[in-house]
Amino acid sequence: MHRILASIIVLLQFASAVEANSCEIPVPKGEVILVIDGMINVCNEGSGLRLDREMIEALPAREVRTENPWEDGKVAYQGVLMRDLLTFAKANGGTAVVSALNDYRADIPVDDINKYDVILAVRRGGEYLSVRDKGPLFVVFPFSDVPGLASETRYAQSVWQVNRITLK
Ligand SMILES: Nc1nc2c(c(=O)[nH]1)N[C@H]1C(S)=C(S)[C@@H](COP(=O)(O)O)O[C@H]1N2
Ligand SMILES: [Mo]
Repeated sequence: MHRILASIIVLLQFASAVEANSCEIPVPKGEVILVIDGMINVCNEGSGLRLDREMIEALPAREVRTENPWEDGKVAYQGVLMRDLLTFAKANGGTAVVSALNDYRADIPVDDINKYDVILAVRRGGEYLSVRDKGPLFVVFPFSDVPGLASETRYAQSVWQVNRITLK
């Protein structure tokens, strides 16, 4: 009986060691502002990838200067390419479900994320986006760079106050 118990304990320890080893991304030091989960192949805490602002901004910086229905004239947004985030998360799946603090969510086809230079903006005009100003994270399509990109579908995919991306 004791031997069976001992084997079970060894097995459980092995299983948790394997689980810990598969999480190669460091845990965030700052406040978690984004969770990427679903069909991804990296983790740092639990099954999802939890990211603070510093970890997001460690990816290559990218700026989109664009008009949109919510601002007058062109505005410069700074952040990271959505496809770089998905690559970082070793994402699979065809759809990114982007959710917001207010429980709004929109599906963005991964093909579109690869096709267009759509960013997850962290800053607007160099300043961090506050929750009041569509922050902490805002999906920004390059409307002014790509003729015909502006449409009701894209506006609905322009999720602000983003806090989760789930790959399906
Ligand atoms: N966080 C969040 N993002 C959002 C929404 C929302 O309600 N919450 N509405 C979406 C939709 S359906 C559209 S058309 C655009 C424009 O929303 P507005 O009509 O409130 O300006 O923002 C999109 N992004
Ligand atoms: Mo909409």
